[in-house]
Amino acid sequence: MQRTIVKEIPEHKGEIIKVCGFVNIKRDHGKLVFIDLIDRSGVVQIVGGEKLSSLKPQDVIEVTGKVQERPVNMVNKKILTGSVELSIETIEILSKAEEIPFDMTQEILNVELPTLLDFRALTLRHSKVKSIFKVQAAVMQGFRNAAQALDCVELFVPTISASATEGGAEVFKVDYYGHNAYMVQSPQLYKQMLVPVFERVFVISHAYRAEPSVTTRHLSESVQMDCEFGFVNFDDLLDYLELVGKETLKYVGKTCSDILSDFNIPEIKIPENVPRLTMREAQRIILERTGIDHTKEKDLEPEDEREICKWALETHNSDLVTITHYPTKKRAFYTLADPKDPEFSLSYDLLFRGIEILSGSQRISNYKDLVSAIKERDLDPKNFEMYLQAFKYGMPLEGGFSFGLERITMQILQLKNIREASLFPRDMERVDQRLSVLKSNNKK
Ligand code: AMO
Repeated sequence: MQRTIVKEIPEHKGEIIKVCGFVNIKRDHGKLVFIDLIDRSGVVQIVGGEKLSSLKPQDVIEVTGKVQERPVNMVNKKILTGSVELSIETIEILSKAEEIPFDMTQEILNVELPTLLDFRALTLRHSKVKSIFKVQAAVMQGFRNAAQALDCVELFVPTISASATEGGAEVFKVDYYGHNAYMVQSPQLYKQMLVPVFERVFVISHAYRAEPSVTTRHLSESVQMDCEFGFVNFDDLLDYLELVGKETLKYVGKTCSDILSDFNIPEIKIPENVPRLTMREAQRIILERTGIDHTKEKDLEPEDEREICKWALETHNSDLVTITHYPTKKRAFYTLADPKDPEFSLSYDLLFRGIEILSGSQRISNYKDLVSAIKERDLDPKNFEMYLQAFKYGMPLEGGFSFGLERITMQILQLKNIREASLFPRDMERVDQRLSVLKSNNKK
């Protein structure tokens, strides 16, 4: 007999079918035992006698049974198969699960973050946890659709590099056959090198940052979704980043509405025109609203980002706000200074519901200026030789941006910690296992 997937069961009323999946909840009423079986498409109630009573959560089973209609007062409107149940004929245990160390049967998985991550291969199975990554897949798809609609070609770039992409100390060094190499801090240099080749590109890539502290919004390994365009000016770039941001969020709203309502997420407010402020304008608004004077600060603090997002929601009914003109010295070496006021740069961040989800800039496209900018940061142009070739041999005005996949996912679902939005998060304290555990294992 062929396997029927759970969501199709209601089409087989009265028939004997075969299903395969995982035991979720068991309700044992003595002679009558119910289990909820989960497969990739949904959940269904199976009813039987003692054949079911030895089952435990996460056992993998194959069941044949008859699809019968549930009495009207027993219909479960919350699930797709709620009008039917499967009355068991035969059962085979395909894989027996060991005792689960915590209760996975509740609607919300009630474990602390370290446990959630220590048992990641297991906790990911919980339907609410799994849903986070369905939303993440939709973010990726929405981004991809929008980038393709802008005529960008999708490319895959290396994650081991000869130079530290973004500068600074937050770089993982790799022993590369006895030479120094680095894990890329972003796909930046490669996407820029590809502009003269394809003109418009997009890249979805892992990025590595040796973040020196533990925060709720930084990972040591994250996924960046980048675009880069040739023959563009600053205004074009702002239009493009907002377009891609809006389209990505709209796609998620459209395709994941069931999950968003399950998480009690308010509708995402996406305005036609995203409000735009320079960093200094944002700081002045914050001063007016809160009396807190950050107008001399060189960057927006996390609380500033939250406050300016509140402003955007209240005054523009928008969950998005674009901030431009960050101080040139605070941005990476490839960022173009504003010719009208070189202290500030042609750079931008996109904030969403209180935090930065994107940043980018108009780039220095002139070869000589770029070499000078590298030297000004005390970096060695020799380490950027291949990157610099792209500029030496003809480069149009260009620029681009990068979205953080986990950050967007976290903000859409209003998760408290970015680690919840990463399948296998890496940070200062963990690479799969806690580093403290790995250390004591190594000593043994
Ligand atoms: P930036 O460093 O701002 O810019 O990174 C771009 C976006 O990636 C996300 N992000 C992170 N997410 C989780 N953990 C981290 N440690 C982390 N670091 C960054 C954020 C951020 O907005 N090359 C430039 C982009 C460009 O100019 O095109 C860059 O990497 O959402």
